[in-house]
Amino acid sequence: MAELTLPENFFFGAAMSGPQTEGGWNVGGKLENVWDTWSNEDIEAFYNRVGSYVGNDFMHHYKEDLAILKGLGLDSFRTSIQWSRLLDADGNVNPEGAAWYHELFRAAREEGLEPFVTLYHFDLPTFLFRRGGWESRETCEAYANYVEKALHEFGKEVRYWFTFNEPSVEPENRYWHGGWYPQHHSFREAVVAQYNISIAHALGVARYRAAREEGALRPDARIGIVCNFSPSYTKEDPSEADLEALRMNDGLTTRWWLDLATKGSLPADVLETLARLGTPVPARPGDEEVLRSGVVDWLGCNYYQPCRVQAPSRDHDEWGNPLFAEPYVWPERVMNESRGWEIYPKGIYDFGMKCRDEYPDLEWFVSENGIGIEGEYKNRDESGQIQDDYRVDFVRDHLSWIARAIDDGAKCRGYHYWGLIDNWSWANAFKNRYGFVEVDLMENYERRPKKSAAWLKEVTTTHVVK
Ligand code: BGP
Repeated sequence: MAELTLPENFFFGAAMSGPQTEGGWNVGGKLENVWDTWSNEDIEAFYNRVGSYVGNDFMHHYKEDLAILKGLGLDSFRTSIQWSRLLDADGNVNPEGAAWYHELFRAAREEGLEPFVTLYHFDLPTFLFRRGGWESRETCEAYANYVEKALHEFGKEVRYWFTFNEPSVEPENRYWHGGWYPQHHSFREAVVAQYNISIAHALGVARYRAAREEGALRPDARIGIVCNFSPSYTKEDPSEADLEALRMNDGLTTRWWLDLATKGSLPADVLETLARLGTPVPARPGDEEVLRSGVVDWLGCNYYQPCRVQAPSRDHDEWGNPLFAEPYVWPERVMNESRGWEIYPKGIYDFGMKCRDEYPDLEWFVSENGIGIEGEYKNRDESGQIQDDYRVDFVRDHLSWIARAIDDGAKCRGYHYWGLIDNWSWANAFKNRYGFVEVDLMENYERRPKKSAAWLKEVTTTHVVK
């Protein structure tokens, strides 16, 4: 691919989250969240028995890490506030928790880095989970209170706010496919959770607009949502049933959030299909009005892999859930075998074109993209540095397609690499390493640049992708 250039006013940054980096899971009055509880109840569920406790020890390394980001030519980073650290069980601000985030945002400003803040990254406080979690409307109200408290606490320090990270993933992984605590396998529960998270998002945006009216925020503040928009594809020669599977899959994972974020409504055809499958959303009178508040200023697109589906060969899965699609294995696919994810850089271009054509006013940025590799420590040279040329190839290919998308009219405003400094990844813990910078778990979480770091700096400082 030829050399391409990214715009000058294009954010180059790093993405991370509070629960995957901070550590200090039980210090300073922090409550347990679902990850802490799962770690305490069943440590065997985590790769190498590494639970949520320490993250990558960011609470002790944050100054060093911010300096690393700056040194690599980045201008911004996204992390999340942990609800369980900021608020107590009565929904009031925990001063010690607040103090840590004030200190983090202060240090970021001092380093000249723009903080992007996600308000929720899969980390429900456990006491709310026990009261019904995302199956309960009370959690939506509790979330709205949390958002209001966070905005009033940090509104003068933070410009870019995001209500949720990947709001489809928790319904899927916690309630439907059952990989995450408490490992349920209920499509009905997943639909209820996704709907309630949508309501919570809209309530959160309404609180944001109210805080803005009250003058509690920076005048240049913006609100968004970060979603995993994995573009959906089906067979090259699809049947009607394949196209139907594609419509429903795309509808539930992508159109659902794009419609909510740009129109303040949910796609009617998807709601109808859900009702027909016997899993209607738990809509209440007045909800349409609530959802109308869900329109945001821009959004983040997390892109790792495409989603390929075909018509299901049966009506129900092994747990009795209705099936509307099954995975389709594209014969030409290239895999990251470590993570089990397809590598398809053109997917981000296709997403950009979809937005350009169907949501023309929408501004967005790539809020996560990255490659996680198992056993990287085996790739050291004589000096001990990890040689990760595959990471350069991966990011270069994605940035190239982003540059092309921008040339073709996509309103893409930036790129944040996921896991720039190796961090803890949910049940996979430290199995797949994403970083341009290694974290040595055996050496007090020492940070060391991998070979790819020099390449990254070249790109972030020149904006030329080569
Ligand atoms: C995204 C999440 C991140 C991060 C990333 C990598 O879905 O927003 O939190 O974990 O995926 O995935 P994993 O950690 O599962 O390898």
